[in-house]
Amino acid sequence: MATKKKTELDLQLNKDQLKASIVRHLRSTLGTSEQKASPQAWWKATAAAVNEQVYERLTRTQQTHFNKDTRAIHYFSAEFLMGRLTSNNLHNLSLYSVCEEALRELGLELTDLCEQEPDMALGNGGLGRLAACFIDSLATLNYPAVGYGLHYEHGLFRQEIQDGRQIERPDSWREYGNPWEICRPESVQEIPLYGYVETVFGDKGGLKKVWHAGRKIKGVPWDIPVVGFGGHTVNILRLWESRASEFFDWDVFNAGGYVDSQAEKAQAETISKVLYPNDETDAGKELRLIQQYFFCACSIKDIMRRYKRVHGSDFSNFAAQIAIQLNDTHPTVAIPELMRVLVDEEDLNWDAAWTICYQVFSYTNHTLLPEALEKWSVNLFEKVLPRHLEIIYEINARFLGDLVEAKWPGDDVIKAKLSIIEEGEVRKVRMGNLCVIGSAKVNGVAEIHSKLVKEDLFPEFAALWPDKMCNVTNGVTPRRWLLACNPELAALYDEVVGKEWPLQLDKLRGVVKFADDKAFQQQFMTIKRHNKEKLVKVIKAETGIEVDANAIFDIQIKRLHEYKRQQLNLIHIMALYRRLLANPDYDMHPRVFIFGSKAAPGYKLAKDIIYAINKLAERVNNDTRIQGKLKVVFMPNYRVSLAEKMIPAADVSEQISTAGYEASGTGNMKLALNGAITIGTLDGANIEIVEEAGAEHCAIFGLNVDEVKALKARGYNPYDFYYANSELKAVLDWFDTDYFTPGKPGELSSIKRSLLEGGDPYLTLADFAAYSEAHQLVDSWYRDPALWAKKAIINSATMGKFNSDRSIQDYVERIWKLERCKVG
Ligand code: OAK
Repeated sequence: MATKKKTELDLQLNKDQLKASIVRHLRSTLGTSEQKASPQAWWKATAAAVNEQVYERLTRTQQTHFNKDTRAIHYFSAEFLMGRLTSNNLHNLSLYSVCEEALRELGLELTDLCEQEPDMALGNGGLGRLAACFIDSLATLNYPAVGYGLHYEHGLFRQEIQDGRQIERPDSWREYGNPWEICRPESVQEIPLYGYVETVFGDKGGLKKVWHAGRKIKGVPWDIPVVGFGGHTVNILRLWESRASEFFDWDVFNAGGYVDSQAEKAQAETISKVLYPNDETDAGKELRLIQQYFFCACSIKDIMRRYKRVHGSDFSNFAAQIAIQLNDTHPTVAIPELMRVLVDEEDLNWDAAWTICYQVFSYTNHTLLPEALEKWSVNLFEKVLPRHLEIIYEINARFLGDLVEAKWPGDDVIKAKLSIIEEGEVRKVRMGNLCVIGSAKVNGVAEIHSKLVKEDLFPEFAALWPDKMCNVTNGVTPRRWLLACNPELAALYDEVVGKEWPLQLDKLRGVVKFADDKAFQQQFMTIKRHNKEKLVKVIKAETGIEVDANAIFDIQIKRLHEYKRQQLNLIHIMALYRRLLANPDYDMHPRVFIFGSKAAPGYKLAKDIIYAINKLAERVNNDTRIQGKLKVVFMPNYRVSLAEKMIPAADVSEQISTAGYEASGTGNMKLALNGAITIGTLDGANIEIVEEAGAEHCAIFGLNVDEVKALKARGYNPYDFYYANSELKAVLDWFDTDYFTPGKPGELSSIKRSLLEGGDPYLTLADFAAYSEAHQLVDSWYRDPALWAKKAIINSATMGKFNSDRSIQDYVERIWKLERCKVG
C-alpha cells in the first residue's frame, strides 16, 4: 500500500496527541512513570515528544535540499552560544501553548520544566550568540545552511562569586544527556596532524606533495536540529567531537604500549574538551590552533563528501554550490585546508584550486582590538600543520609577487604590511591577512565598524580590492529575544499590530502611533512592571539582595572588558553614593544598578572590577543612611537563560564602550527591543539604534570616534580630568581606602592605577562628566511617567531593523547569493 505523504496539517499535533506522546516517552524512552518521574525526566520526555516533530521535518528538509541540489551556506564558527532549546523549538514549531496546556493537564508547568535544561554555552559572548541567532534566521527564511563548529564537552565556565570574587567552575552541560543532539557515526572523519611533507613524483608526471601525518584524530559529528520559525525548514548545526583514532591506538597498543595508548586517547579527546574562555583576546596556544584546524578539516571533508556524492570529481560546480562564511579569523585555516584538499588530494592545479577557494570563502570581522587579531608563530604552524604552512607561503608569494607588485611596484613597506607572514624575532602567520586575501568578501558588523575595518584596519587591502569590503549590521532573533522571553509584551503586540511581527519586525512601527496613548502606555508599563517583579524574585533567589520594582532598573550585561567600561558605570555609582552620603535628600529616583558579566580567567583587572562591584554592592545595599535609593546587584553566572530574564525587566540599557571599540553590540538591540532606554556612546550599532529610535529617545553622551582619535593624537592625560573634577578625584581616591574592603585598604587600588598611572587607555575619565549628566537626564525623564513610557515604547517599536532575518537577507544579497528553498 502506498503511504500517503503527510501534509503540514498532519504534522501539527494537538494537545491530546502531544500529551500522549510525552507520557509514552516518559515510559518508553526515560524508563519511568508518571508517579515517579523527576522534573528532569518530564523535561526530557517533552523534548523527545517534540523531537518526533523535529525529525520528521529535518528529514523532509534534507530530502528537499538533496533533490534540488541547492547552493548552501556553511557557517564556520568556533562558537555557537545556543542557550536553551526547549521553549525556542516549541515556539518555532507553533507548539508552545499546545505543550503548555498538555503539561498543565499532567499537573506540570512548562516554564518550570524549561528550567531543567542546562544552557548550551558553547561560546563566550557576542560572536557566539550572533552565530546562534543567524542559524535560527537561516532556517526561518528557508535557506539551505549548515552551522559547523566544535562539540565542546565543557562550555564557558560557570561563574561563582565567593567573597565578591569570580571563581570559575567547569560547565558540564551534557553530564546527564542532551535530548537535542544526534550522534552521526556514519559521518565520522579522520583528521591528520603533525608529521612531515614529502615531495614525490605524481601519477600524471610532475611533482606532488604528500603529507605524512604524525597523528590522526577521529572527528565524530553531533547534529543539533535548527528549527526555523514556522517549522518548515529544519537545518542542522553540526558540531565535531574529537576522539582517538582506532588506527593510531592500535599502532601503539601493538607496540606493547597499552598505557601509552590510553594517554594518546586522552590527548585526542582533549581537543574538543573545553572552550577557551577568552573573549576578544588571543591565547596563541597549540591546542587552540589544533581545535581550529580540527573542526575546519572535519567540516571541509564533510562538505567534500556531500558534494562528490552528486558531482563526483568534477569541481567546476563547487563554487556555485558551496559558500563558507568564516566567523572571525578562528576558522581561517579552512582556506589552506581547502587548497590542500583540492591540490594534493583532488589533483587540481594551483590556479584552478585558488579560483574556487576565493569564491567560496567570505570573512566577517568582529573586532578591531589588536589583541584579538590572531597570529600564530610560524614554528608552531610548521610543527602542527607543515603542509598548510607551505600552502600559505605559496599563497603569499603569489599575492605579493603579482597583485601587490603590480599595484605598488617595488614598495617593500607595503609588502611587509600586507604579507601573511609578519617578520621579526618570532615570525608569525597573520590570520586576518590570510582571510582577506582568501575571501571574496570581508564585512564588518555595523556601519561605523565596517568603515573602520576599511579605513583603519585594512586600508591597503581596501585600496587593492575596493569592492571586497562591505557592511552587514548585526541583528538578533525576535523569536527568542521578544516572543519567547517577553510573552506579555509579545501578546500585546499581537493585539495591536497582528501576529506577523516575529517574522517582519518592522511591523512594530505600527506601535509608534500609540506611544502617546495613555491606555497603551499603561498596558506597556504594566508589562514592564510584571517583568521587573519577576526579576526581583530572581535577584533575591540568586543573591539574597532585596530590590524594589519601583526603582529604575539600570542594566549592564556583557563580557567584562575595559573597553566596555563597566568601570565607568562603577565610578559613577560611587559618585552617586557619595552624593547621597553628603546629602541624604539628594534628589534622585531610586535606582538599582544590575550587572551580569564574566571575566576571562586570566584577565586580572577585569576580575578586580567584578570584585569592586561586589564590594561596592555589599556596602551600598546595607547602608541605611541612603534609604534604599541606591542598590547594586551583581548577578552571578551571566548566561543566555539569565539574559532572557533580565532583558525584559530593564528600564535602562548601558552601552557605554569607548567610541570606536565596540564593533556592534547585540545586547543593545535586545534591550531596546524590550523597551529599555539606551544610555550610550556613539559606538557600534548604538549609532544605528539612535537613527531608528530618534536621538531624543536615547541618552547619548561622550566622545565620538573622531573625538577619541583626536584626543589620543593630542596626547590624552587622565590626570587632567582627575585634578579638574573634585568628585572624580574623590571617587578614585576612595579605591585606595578600606571603605569597601574593611581592614584591607588598597584591595581595589588596581582600578585607580589603571585609570591614572596606566594611562586610562579607554578614556574613562574623559567621558565621566558627560556620562554623569546623561544619567541625570535619564533620571529626569523617569520622573515623568508619560514621557518615559513614550520613549520606552518608541525604542521597542523602532527596532525592526535589528531582526537577524534582515542581517541574513543582507548577507544573502551582498555575499552569499542564495536562493530560498521551500520545504513542503
Ligand atoms: C570574540 C572573539 C574574537 C573576536 C571577536 C569576538 C566578539 O565576540 N566580538 C563581538 O562580536 C559581536 C557580534 O558581531 C559584536 O556585536 C560585538 O561588538 C563584538 O565585540
